[in-house]
Amino acid sequence: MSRALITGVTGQDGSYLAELLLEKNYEVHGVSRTANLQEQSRISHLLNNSAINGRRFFLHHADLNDPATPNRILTKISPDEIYHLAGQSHVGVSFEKIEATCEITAMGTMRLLEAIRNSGCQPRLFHASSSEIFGRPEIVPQDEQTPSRPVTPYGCAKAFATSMVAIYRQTLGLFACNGILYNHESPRRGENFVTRKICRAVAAIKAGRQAELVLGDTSAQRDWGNARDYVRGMWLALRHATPEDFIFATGKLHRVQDVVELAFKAAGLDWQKYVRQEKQFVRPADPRHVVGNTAKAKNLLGWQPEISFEQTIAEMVQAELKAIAL
Ligand code: NDP
Ligand code: GDR
Repeated sequence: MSRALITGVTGQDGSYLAELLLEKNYEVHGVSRTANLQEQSRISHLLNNSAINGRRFFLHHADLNDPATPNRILTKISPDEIYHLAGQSHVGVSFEKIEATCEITAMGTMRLLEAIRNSGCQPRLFHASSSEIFGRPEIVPQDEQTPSRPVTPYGCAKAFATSMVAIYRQTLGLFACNGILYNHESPRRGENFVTRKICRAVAAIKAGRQAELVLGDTSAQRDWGNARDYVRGMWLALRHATPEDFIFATGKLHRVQDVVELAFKAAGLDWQKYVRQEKQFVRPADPRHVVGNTAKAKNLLGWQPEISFEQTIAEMVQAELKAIAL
């Protein structure tokens, strides 16, 4: 039985990845800062399953900003595979919390790499990099060779971490991969990301609990996929014989406005009656033309996205309608 360590296990991706690895018969260890049950809601079904929790699934409380944490967890768990997903993942928040974002996302990754290097064990490492590293790219669509040109503090912190992963791989011999992940969504998406915000508002408006939805720039475009497809990509990246970077994306751009129209339509509502824009939600800078070329992941890993943008938004709206009816 392989032993995996997931940092950020309470997040959207961490929770789906834990499920996938348990299905594949791994022993899964997750790291979380919080002991708050509310903040562990995405993995509560695993924690409440006595056949799994404490037998094949183990939750460890640790803050990756504490410099002693990486060494301690590596010594304690001695994992075969590490999926490093922990981070301050909201791009808008990164403009307000620049130092905190860099501390966990950039320095936290560097500390983990250094701990692996000094540990004496040789786990395979997957790092959750981001399309935000490309910012305003010269090449469309982007591939693994496209240079970083971040325009946000979050993107800059991820670009640092991504370069460090490549340096530890190329010059220090670690089996370390960057998955350059484009936006991916699900009913477990954080509530302050735009797709979830829209789908939650649609359900609340339908139930008569909310009057309007206030958004920032609805012309902004993203390459949106589904989280379950992307965690499968993470697992496949560590199955490959050599450590490589991979783009995980859909290759298609949609506007925030497209999410609005699909989500309101799915609930039988006319979006024009409820949606308005306000400057407070417009970012100081936002990437443009960020869309991924997944030829390498397709050729080397046999990976391609299976769940469409339309299916994902429909699933998210249905989940919100169900949750509000409970
Ligand atoms: P979430 O925000 O849902 O999860 C991030 C996790 O990081 C949380 O569970 C949080 O756990 C944990 N975390 C934050 N700070 C610390 C810390 N100091 N110590 C330990 N854990 C910490 O993000 P996603 O699941 O959506 O994304 C996973 C990763 O992939 C992130 O790094 C994100 O930046 C990256 N990414 C995501 C994309 C997406 O579209 N979803 C696209 C590209 C990259 P807790 O608060 O419980 O401690
Ligand atoms: P993003 O996702 O910044 O791409 O980062 P988010 O859903 O926050 O924004 C997508 C786009 O929608 C615009 N937008 C709004 N965004 C939010 N959150 N709230 C609003 O009200 C709103 N109105 C318009 C944004 O300006 C943006 O253009 C996500 C995260 O998961 C990162 O961790 C990850 O690295 C990148 O995707 C790839």
